[in-house]
Amino acid sequence: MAKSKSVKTPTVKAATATNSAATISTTAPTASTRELRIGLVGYGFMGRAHANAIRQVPHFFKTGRKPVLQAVCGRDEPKVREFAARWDARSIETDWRKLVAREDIDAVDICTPNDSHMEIALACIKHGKMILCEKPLALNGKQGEAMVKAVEKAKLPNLVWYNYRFLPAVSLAKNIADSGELGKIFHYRANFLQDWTISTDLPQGGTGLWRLDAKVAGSGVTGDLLAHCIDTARWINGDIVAVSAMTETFIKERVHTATGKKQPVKIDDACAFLARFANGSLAVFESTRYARGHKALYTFEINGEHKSLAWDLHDLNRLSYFDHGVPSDRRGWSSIHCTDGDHPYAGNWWVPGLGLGYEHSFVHGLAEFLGALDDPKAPRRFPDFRHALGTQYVCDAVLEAARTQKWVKVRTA
Ligand code: SOE
Repeated sequence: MAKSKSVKTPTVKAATATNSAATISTTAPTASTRELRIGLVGYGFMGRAHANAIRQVPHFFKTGRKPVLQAVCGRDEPKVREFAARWDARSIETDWRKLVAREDIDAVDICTPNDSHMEIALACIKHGKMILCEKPLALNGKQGEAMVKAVEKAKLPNLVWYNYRFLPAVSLAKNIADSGELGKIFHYRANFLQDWTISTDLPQGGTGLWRLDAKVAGSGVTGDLLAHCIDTARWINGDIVAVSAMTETFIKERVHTATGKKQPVKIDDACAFLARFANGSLAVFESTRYARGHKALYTFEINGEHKSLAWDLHDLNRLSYFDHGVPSDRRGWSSIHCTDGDHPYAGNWWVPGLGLGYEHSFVHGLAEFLGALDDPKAPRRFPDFRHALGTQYVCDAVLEAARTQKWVKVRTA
């Protein structure tokens, strides 16, 4: 049996004295708590998830810098004002160029559609701002490379919001895999299934629906959904070295909101790919927006020589665990409810047994980022631009493999 290394815990500290039965922290900012003044660009679904994280972090995590929503930025002034009032943003901007140039902004949180990530990030870097960027990093690896080069040259702290790895059960899976107790890894499989684009009446373009417009999104399910699966997979199981793939666009034309006319749809509606990891394990990944009945079914499973782990977003606080080491007549899958004080992040919240949700993953991601500002040498648990570039390279390779119908080697970030 493989020798177990000790299980790592998240790098951020609980705001409470004990990790096992949390009481709500009273870490009101003291005079010595420096603010991290964040400017949020974009105020849609992701803007809300991030604004919520910015507000919640100091209540539950002890970090040296207290994030505050210094400004929110969007083109539609009444909507931005409404968002600012709801989320207590201190000010508004309607031009992101003004926001990134402001002296009272320390970090910019980019929550805009994918085609603007690079331009905004490069402007932030020019103005010396830290960056928190929504996933995927960019439209493609080429853009991602420019972002990595610039941010690393400027030595600015940066994060990409691949949020699912910060859920307690997913984080526990990482800790268990890192301990070596799974033994040699043979298989990894992941799905991300949705059904929201089956109607032919849906246009491409506009709020939320920009995800159907390849010019804005870069790709379809590959960059939007499989990118999440790839981030988690690379985090838990290491680098992906080669892929072979197929994609399909089921609805070939949709009205474009910009022109009012039917235009070809260029995104991948569905994608399935095979992969080889550097550690020798084999993987199957599948994603679609045409799996009737599934809204956001993200699942993964990893099979090792001694143990297996499985996780399902619809039951997000549980990690399924199979241990071949127990006597054969007691062997079976067990379901770990990751809500106890010694489960990652759980001790920062409520008493054991009370679950967390989707929104907490963003709080934890931000807490990790702030923890790294306090102690830049501590091991990182969040994806930075370079990690996200690695994920982008896998996405690019998947799309190329689907196009060429050949196995494609994945570049190393
Ligand atoms: C698409 O429907 C979407 O909102 C993605 O853009 C998110 O990244 C994913 O977490 C949920 O689904």
